[in-house]
Amino acid sequence: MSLKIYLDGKMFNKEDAKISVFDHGLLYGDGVFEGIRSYSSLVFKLNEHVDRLYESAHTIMLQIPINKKQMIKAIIDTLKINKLKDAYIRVVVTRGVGDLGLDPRKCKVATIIIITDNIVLYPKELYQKGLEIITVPTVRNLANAIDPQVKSLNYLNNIMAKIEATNSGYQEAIMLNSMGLVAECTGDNIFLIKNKQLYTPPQSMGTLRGITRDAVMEIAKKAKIKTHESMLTRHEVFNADELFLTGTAAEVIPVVKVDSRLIGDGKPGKITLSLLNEFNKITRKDGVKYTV
Ligand code: PXG
Repeated sequence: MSLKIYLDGKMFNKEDAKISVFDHGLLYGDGVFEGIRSYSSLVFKLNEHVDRLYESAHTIMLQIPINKKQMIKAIIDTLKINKLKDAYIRVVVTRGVGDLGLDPRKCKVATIIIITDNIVLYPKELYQKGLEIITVPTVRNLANAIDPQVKSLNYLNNIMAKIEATNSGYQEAIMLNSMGLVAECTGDNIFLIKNKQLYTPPQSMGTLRGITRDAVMEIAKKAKIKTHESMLTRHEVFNADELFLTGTAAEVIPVVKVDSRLIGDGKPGKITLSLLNEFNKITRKDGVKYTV
């Protein structure tokens, strides 16, 4: 059976799910998106993702033609029709069809796309061995240009950084902000552990308020680990006891080397592994339930 895609209220076979070449999502990257996951028929942090989607849309003055409740139903319906228990969910809302000019007022109605697919997991050994990453020249977008809080379809800032990382043989990169302070990675947030305390940059550093980031901070607080949102330099990253990244796709992944500097003893840290373990527990326990 072909994968079914939700497009503007109807389900289409993957081959037939098509949008206009005049859609401003394509012409200008004008639109917003979310990446969500479900585990064992539980959608993790669904309300939080939908809230963030509508906040992104609000900032770019994009009217989503359905309300949050309808959006949640559409997401669940798409999972159900595809009989997916463990899935990666991509929700995309574009400005819709307009003319060749920039003016979004010409786009009468937003296009809604929901893709649910099997999740492609990172190799297990990455979690056991830990990632090696680098910092890259491309600076994270300024909040007063394109705010990193807006998950817009214009992801070239992150893609440039990703290209720089892969050109050098690395899978992920640390992006700095215009002050040279640590912001985040191309599709993940960054955390460090120093003296058994947890540190991550605040939103003001050009850091997306990741939903996995929030979940991990909550886990840490429950485990009585002191948690700080603070400015971080590369020096602090290099001299961390432990380092890890968080994101919907990567979950919690240890980092063992940055710019050729070994982090701690070069092995995934103990606290990192305990946070990862707890994260794996809550993703299979908490969430919006559906039946396939
Ligand atoms: N920072 C950025 C810039 C992101 O795009 C995160 C952090 C983590 O946020 P969440 O809410 O997921 O914990 C993201 C996540 C992918 C992929 O396939 C991930 C993201 C966007 C596009 C693709 O890895 N966003």
